[in-house]
Amino acid sequence: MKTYNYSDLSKANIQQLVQRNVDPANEIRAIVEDVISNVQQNGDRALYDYANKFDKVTLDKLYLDKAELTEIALTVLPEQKAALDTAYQNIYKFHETQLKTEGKIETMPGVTCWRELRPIEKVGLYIPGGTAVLPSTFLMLGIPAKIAGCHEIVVCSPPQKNGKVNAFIAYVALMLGLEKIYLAGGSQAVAAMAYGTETITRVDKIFGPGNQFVTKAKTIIQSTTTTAIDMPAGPSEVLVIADETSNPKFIAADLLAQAEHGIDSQSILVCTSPAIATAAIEEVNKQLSVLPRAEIAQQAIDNSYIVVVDNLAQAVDFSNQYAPEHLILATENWQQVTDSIINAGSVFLGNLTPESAGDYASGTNHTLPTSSYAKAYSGVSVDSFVKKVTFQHITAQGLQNIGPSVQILAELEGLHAHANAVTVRSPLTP
Ligand code: HSO
Ligand code: ZN
Repeated sequence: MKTYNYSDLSKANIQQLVQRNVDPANEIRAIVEDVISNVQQNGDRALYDYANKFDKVTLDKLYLDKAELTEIALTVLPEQKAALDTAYQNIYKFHETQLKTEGKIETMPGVTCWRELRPIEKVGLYIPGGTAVLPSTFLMLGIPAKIAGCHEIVVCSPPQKNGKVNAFIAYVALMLGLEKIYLAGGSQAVAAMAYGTETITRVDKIFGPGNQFVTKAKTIIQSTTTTAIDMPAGPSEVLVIADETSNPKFIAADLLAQAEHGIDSQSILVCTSPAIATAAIEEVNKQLSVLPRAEIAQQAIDNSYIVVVDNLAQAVDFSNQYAPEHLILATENWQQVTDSIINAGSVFLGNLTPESAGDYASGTNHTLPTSSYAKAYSGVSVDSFVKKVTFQHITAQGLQNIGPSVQILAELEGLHAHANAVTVRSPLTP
């Protein structure tokens, strides 16, 4: 891992370091646009063709129903069910509290305003099925969608070569009380949920991570259709802040947990102690060599770096500029720094809080903003599945109180009809 000294870095150097692979995605755009228009024009037919072409399977129908999911889920072992149950309970408990109702506000006597939550009616969840099938992502999207009360939850996941999904995905579908999983992957699944096909319902918002094709399709449909997306999701990343109280073994394990996601993942260490940084590198090499996904993790580590800083304040400053998806404060002194964290998707405090706890089971959501989007975006939560509709009610006395201001403001904007909407009601005020 390349090591930099913070004090040697110019502003421009830092700018360059915190920049993620700006993807040469325009090559991908043309392919994805083609897929989207094929699905738009040919619906199910296009999905069957893409299953053949990309997933190498000939499907006789585009979904698995509850009976089939139940059959597939039979191979899930009792201890695996128990772990999924623990994750489900904790994620549910944490997200449930996010459904808050706000009070009514009387802005002037007789003028009352408030907001009410309404679920997004139809949501689409994309559950990837590439090099790692992630049932945990299904929980992270399905649970808040359920809590929000979304009426229709459409789930697409790529079929395996046997024309099914894996047993854990099927089991999670049953835990969530879903009736079906649609067998579509990649940008074609996103297109299907944005435009609808004979089989797949068009949805109002699409959620979920995916490869570059899925992400590209989400960004395209966001600007060309009325279907919204959760957030632009790039390769996963972690930034670990460490000092002399950190444990190099733990640091290395956390860096590698992120690195094994994909060759384009990034694992950054920002450390006040050169000795701990050196020990962490040694540990990375040691732990990496025995990982089943060593080849992937190695490439991600090659694409990662260490910054040695003078103090924790500098570390946080760098981290805020990087705006990591996951931030680990691997220090006993984490209380000193939490207030100064501004840009991060999800933060893990102290030496005993591995990021993987949040990936699976502690309760927080793992669908988080990457590629510095943490500067402006939050991770997925129940909020992502609801809209907040404002309501207001004005009494006769309220109209008398607010009416003149509205009339004057309408006239100064030259919008006489707006003023009139008050004027015609004025005889009814006290
Ligand atoms: N770290 C990933 C989520 C995940 N990890 C799923 C394991 N499974 C992105 O936040
Ligand atoms: Zn992870």
